[in-house]
Amino acid sequence: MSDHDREPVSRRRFLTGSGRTAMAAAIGAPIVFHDRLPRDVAPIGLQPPQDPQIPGKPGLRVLNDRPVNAETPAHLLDDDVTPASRLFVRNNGYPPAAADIEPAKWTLEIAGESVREARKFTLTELKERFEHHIYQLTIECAGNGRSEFSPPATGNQWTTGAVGCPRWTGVRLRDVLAECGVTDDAVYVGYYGADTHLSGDPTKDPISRGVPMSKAREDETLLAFALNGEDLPLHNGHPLRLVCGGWPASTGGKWLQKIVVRDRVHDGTKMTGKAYRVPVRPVAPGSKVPDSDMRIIEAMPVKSLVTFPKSGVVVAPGQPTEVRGHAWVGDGRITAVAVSIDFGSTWQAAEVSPPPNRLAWQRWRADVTLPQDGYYEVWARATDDQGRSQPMVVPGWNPKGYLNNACHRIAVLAQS
Ligand SMILES: Nc1nc2c(c(=O)[nH]1)N[C@H]1C(S)=C(S)[C@@H](COP(=O)(O)O)O[C@H]1N2
Ligand SMILES: [Mo]
Repeated sequence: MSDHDREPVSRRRFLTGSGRTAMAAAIGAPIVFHDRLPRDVAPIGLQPPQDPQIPGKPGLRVLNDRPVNAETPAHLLDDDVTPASRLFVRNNGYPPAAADIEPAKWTLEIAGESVREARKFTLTELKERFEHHIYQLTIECAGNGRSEFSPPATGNQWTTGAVGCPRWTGVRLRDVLAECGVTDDAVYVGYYGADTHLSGDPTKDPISRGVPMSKAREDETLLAFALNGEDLPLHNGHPLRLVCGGWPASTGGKWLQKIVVRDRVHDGTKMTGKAYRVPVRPVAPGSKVPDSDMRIIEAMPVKSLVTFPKSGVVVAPGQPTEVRGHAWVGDGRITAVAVSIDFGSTWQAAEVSPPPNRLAWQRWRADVTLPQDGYYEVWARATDDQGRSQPMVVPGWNPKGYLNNACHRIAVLAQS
């Protein structure tokens, strides 16, 4: 094979015949000496090359494309209700192909040791037989913020963007379980989805996690079929997923096909070992922790984001500048948010809105005045109803890099 053959096909085609006209259009100017451009050389263009993009999710930062994992830059999370186009994607395996998903034929099986009557519902039956509920629910990957741990933890190097809070429509898991009957020895539910293990082995699950019965039976725990009133995006679990607001988003099975009601803690893929677990007591960074000293992550910790302005903004000194964002905590409520413009020496209280419903993030805003020209950072710190606040520095190191809820910071330049 010659080097020439190794050139990407699209690029080769681009440079011949009408391709050159297309390239000139992409560059925004005629390529004066186009006829002298060697066949193997593509113009570098006037703009830096585009980062890879996921269809339907422009602006998300792609961490990995096989499987697709992408996070949302903080300034794109400014909406009160996260649009589908701005909801992060965390795939452990390969999602089912769009062409293979037929909502009209989709079924959900309820089974497991602790179900009285195992049965299957079509998606249509679920929608017709059970009451619909709409909640705005925060989902955050337990590994959000992993990139800041030292020594580093393996896995997707999420910064701050593996979180979102869209409005979900679905039926309550509790209602569906009640219809089948659950025995007294039920401890946990576990999910199975239609995605494929990275090895391609159909006998392996990419992920199969779950929650204790108490969480499974909450009002807000939904079998969701819509996001912001529309079908779920393919990457976020179309046509059906589980959503357990405020808990690690990994508890919400996408492309949901089966729920098992277990008489023990669910032991599916990524429930055991070190996956989605943290040490029961603090450990020195980099230490080896035996599996027996690890506990399952349940509610996510108190956290906040500055979603406006965008980091790097230039503002006028000596006058109020609005800053705002969201704050959330797994099972509780945010009672205060404070902001600092002097690296945490002094703090100013922000206004905090009530959540639209339980387990939804809360809007906060403040006006800050930067005293004179120069570089500043805006730091935000939330406190919850149990008096817990975010740490200023990265909290407890753990082997897999979970639960980093350190304060978010943005850079601001004041210039008159
Ligand atoms: N079937 C299935 N469900 C899944 C996953 C997956 O890979 N397959 N990833 C989980 C993880 S780790 C997270 S953080 C959330 C991400 O949800 P999102 O991609 O809709 O943002 O889905 C969870 N549910
Ligand atoms: Mo996750």
